[in-house]
Amino acid sequence: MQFNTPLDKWTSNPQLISWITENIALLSPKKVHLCDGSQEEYDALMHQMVSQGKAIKLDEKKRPNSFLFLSNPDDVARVEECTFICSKKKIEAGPTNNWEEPEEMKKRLKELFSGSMEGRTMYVIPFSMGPLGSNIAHIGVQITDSEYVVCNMRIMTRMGKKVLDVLKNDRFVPCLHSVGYPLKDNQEDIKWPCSPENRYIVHFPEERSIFSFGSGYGGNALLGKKCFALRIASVMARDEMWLAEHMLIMGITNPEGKRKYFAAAFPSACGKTNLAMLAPSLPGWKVEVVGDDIAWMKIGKDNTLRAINPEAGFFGVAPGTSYETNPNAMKSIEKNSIFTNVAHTEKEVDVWWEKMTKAPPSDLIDWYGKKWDSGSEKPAAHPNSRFTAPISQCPIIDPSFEDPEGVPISAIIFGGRRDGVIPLVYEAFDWTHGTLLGAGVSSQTTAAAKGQVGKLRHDPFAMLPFCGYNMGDYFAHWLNIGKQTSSDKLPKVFYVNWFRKDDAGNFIWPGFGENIRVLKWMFERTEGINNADETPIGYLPKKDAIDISGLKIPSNSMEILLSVDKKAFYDEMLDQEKYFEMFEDHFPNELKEMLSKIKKALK
Ligand code: TSX
Ligand code: MN
Repeated sequence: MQFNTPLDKWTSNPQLISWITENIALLSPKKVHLCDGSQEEYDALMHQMVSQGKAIKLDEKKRPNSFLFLSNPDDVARVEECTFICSKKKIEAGPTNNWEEPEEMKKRLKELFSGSMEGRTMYVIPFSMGPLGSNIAHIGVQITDSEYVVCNMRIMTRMGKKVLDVLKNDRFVPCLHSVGYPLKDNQEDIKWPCSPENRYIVHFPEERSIFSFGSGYGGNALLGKKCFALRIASVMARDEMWLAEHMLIMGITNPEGKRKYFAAAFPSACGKTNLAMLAPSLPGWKVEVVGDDIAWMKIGKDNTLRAINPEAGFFGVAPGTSYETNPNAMKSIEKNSIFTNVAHTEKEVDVWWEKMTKAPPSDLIDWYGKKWDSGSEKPAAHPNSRFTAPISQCPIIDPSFEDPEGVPISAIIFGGRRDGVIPLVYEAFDWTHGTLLGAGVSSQTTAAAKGQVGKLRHDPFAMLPFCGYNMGDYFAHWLNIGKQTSSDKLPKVFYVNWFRKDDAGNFIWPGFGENIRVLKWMFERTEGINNADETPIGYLPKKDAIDISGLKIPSNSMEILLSVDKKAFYDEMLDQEKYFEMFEDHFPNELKEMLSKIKKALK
C-alpha cells in the first residue's frame, strides 16, 4: 500500500494503527493519505479538485483562496430517513430515532464499505472538537475518500498532526465515511461522486462510533458536526453529566463593559446564525460570537455552567445572508471559504444567492451549472446551499473563543417561529420550567419543500434529528443537570418568538439587530433586576421594561407582542401534553407536574 507518510512515524496509538490497518483491508483504497492539516496539504487538494473539474476557483481578487462546489442534485441535504441510532435495545434510541439491530446493521455496513474506496485515496483526518487539550473537548478520527470532506474538516475542526500529539495513546471516536463510488479499472471520476440510492448515516452509541456511506454533503459527511458533536456527544454527555446541545454561544457586553454569555437553541429557519453574529442597534451594546451551531457545556470548578464551541468554522445556509441581515457573516466569507451549491457569476467568477443583493447579477450560472435567467421561478442557489468559513475570520469573534475552560453561561434561550400565541419573550420560573420550555420548542414551517407552509412542528430543544438516545431520557438528563449546582449558579432560561404577526399578516417585531433590546432585558434579569411580572406562563417584561428608545413601531405593538391569550396558551399546553405522550414512562413526572401546574393557572 502506498502511504504519503509512514504510518508508524505518523502515530503510535495502537487503537488508531489497528483501525486504519483493518479499514485498508476492508475498503481497498489505491493510496492512503495521513493528513497533517497543513495549508500546503489543503492547497494541493484544492488544486487537484480544480484540475479534475470538481471545484471552481473563484476570482482571486474578489474572493481570495475560495472555491465553489456543485453537488449531485440528489445529494443536497442531511438525510434523516437514512440516519440510524443502533443501540443494543430499541427503547434506548426512543420514539424519535430510526433504529436497527446493531449486528444486522454491522453486516450491511460491511457489505457496503467492502471495496468502496477502490481506485481512490483513503484520507485519515485526526480532529479535535473543541480547543486542543480542553477538558471539555474530545478527539475523533475520520476516514474518508472525499477531498471535499478533508478541506471542509480543516475549516470546521482543529485538524491534523497537532491533534495526534494531544491524543497520544488515548481513545478517539472512529468516524468512517465513504461516498460509495469506487473507481474500477481506471474508470473516470465524476464531479460529485456519491451513491444517493444507498445512503446510511449510522451511529453506535454504546461503542461511540460513526459510519456514513453514500453522501458527500454537509452533516452526512463532515462527521465531526451533527454525528459526533451532537448524536454521539449527547450520549457521552448523559453518561458523564454534561450537555451536548444544538445551541449558539454569544457574548453580550453592556455599555458599562460587563460581558455575559448566552446560549440559544432554535429550530431551522429561525435565524440562529444571524442571532449569533448580531450587530446590535442599541448604542454601547456589543455582541461577540463563540459559536453559531453547537455548544458543549459542563459544570466548572466555579460551579457555573461552562460552554465551549466544539467547532472551528461556520457551515451556514447561504440564501438570505446579506450585508443587511448579517454583515458579520458576509465579512467572515470574504476569503479562504468554500461554497457549495450557490450560484456564480460567469464574467468575474464570484458567488451569489437569493437575497444576497436586491437584484441578481445579469450573468448568473445556477447551482446546476446552467445559465440562469432572472425570470426563472427556480432559485439560482439551492435553498440549502452553504458557506464554509473559519470562525477566526469573523470580525466579532469572542476573545474567549479558544479558552479551554469555556465561557460561563448566564442565560439559555429557546425559541421558535410562531405567528401567534407565543409572546416576544418570557422567562421560566426555574430550571424545571426551563426544561419544559426546551421540551416544548416548536416552530411553524417555512419551506414548501417540507410540506405545508405554516404547519406547527415540534422540535424539542431543536434536537429532534440530533439526540443520540431516548429523548424522554434526555429531558430527565436536563433535570439532573439542574441538580448538580445551586440555583443561583444555573443559567436563567428564556423563550423568544421574533415572528409574531399582526392581523394583516405582517411581522410586528423588527427583529435582526433590534433583538438586542430583548437581550438587554434578559441581561438585566440575570443581574437580578426586578423588571418582570409573574404570570401563569412565566415572568414577562413589565410595561416599558423593554427598551424601545429610537425604535419606530406603532404604540400598541409592545402590548400585542407581550400579550398572552390564556385560552390559546392553554390549548398550546394541551398540544404539548399530547406530543409528550409518545415518550411514555420515559417522560419525567417532574415535567408532567410543571405542565399541570401551568394549565391550572391558565384555567
Ligand atoms: O434571522 C432572523 N432574525 C434573527 C436575527 C438576529 N430572521 C430571518 C429568519 C430566516 C432565517 C428574521 N426574520 C427575524 C430575526 O429576528 N425576524 C424576521 C421577520 C422579519 C422579516 C423582515 C423584516 C422584519 C421582520 N423586515 C422589515 O420589516 C423591513
Ligand atoms: Mn444546526
